[in-house]
Amino acid sequence: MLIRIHIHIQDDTSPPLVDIARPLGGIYVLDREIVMLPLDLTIILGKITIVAEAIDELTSVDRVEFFVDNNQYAIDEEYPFEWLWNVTSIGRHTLHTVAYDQVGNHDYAEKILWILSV
Ligand SMILES: [Ca+2]
Repeated sequence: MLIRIHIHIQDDTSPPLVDIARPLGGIYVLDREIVMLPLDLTIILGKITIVAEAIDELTSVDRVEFFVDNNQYAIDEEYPFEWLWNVTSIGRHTLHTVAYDQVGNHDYAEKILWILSV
């Protein structure tokens, strides 16, 4: 008797996709969008909820990490991937998010934010 066992292991070599879904271009005051701006210009007064959209086709998204000016502030391991930033700063900052899939592939998205929060 011949028994054939076929094991197929899908190697996930493709990175997830991540994008910053919030904030978009606009003026946000205390986590509310007051004005949408047609340009990719984002001005934030007070706290803001950052939302990252992340998907992975083969495995799944393990986590999304949130950085401001290359300092890590938060990690979210569950959808929706978001972080409430209680920001106190004035000036131009770079927000970036990194999404990882289950095997460590990753993708990166970044956005310039103008912060007016004291
Ligand atoms: Ca993947």
